[in-house]
Amino acid sequence: MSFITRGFSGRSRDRDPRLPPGQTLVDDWPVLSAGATPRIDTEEWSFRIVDETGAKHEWNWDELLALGVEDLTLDIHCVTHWTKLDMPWRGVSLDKLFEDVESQHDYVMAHSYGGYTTNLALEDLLDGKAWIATEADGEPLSPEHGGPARLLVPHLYFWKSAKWIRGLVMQPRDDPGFWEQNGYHLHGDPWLEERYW
Ligand SMILES: Nc1nc2c(c(=O)[nH]1)N[C@H]1C(S)=C(S)[C@@H](COP(=O)(O)O)O[C@H]1N2
Ligand SMILES: [Mo]
Repeated sequence: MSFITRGFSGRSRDRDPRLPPGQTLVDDWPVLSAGATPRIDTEEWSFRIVDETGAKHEWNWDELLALGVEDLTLDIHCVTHWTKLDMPWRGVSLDKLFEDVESQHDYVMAHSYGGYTTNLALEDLLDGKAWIATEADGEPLSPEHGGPARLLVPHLYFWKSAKWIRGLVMQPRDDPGFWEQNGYHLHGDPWLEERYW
């Protein structure tokens, strides 16, 4: 009997296939911030990409939104084991922001207002995989969740989605950011459980 039912019984049958290994579903949206919450008005907010020549490609709030926003429904996965499914988001694709950026470098360091950093490979940011998010759950992003704008890279653990995003600096190597220097994985794929290293 156990031979027949094995694999069809117990927890595995109820487990949502969108839940990566080691993750648990939550309905609320926890706040996880390493320091104080910066308050940045959209009037003074800007986002920049800095290439290896030091040239800055910069957008203010209106210029960002003028690139075109997308509405998305996606899942977010925190390394502290919670996953939130089917979240509505709105944001500008990084493909739009990188359209006029010429660089030989394959990595970026994301920098936030307040000093947080996280490292990313360019290939994890392009081809419809990442956004500068301005809204979630149908509302402008609250300061606690990174408003007015945060990086959104849903296919990696959520620490890569830098809140209060300030800009991206092109990098020749995959140097570690804030949590990565403190033991978090350089890449952070939740399906491979790339949590720590
Ligand atoms: N600037 C900044 N971005 C950050 C963090 C942070 O401390 N500062 N925490 C990261 C971590 S560890 C997680 S899990 C998510 C949490 O986002 P939330 O508070 O909106 O849930 O933001 C990420 N981005
Ligand atoms: Mo996190």
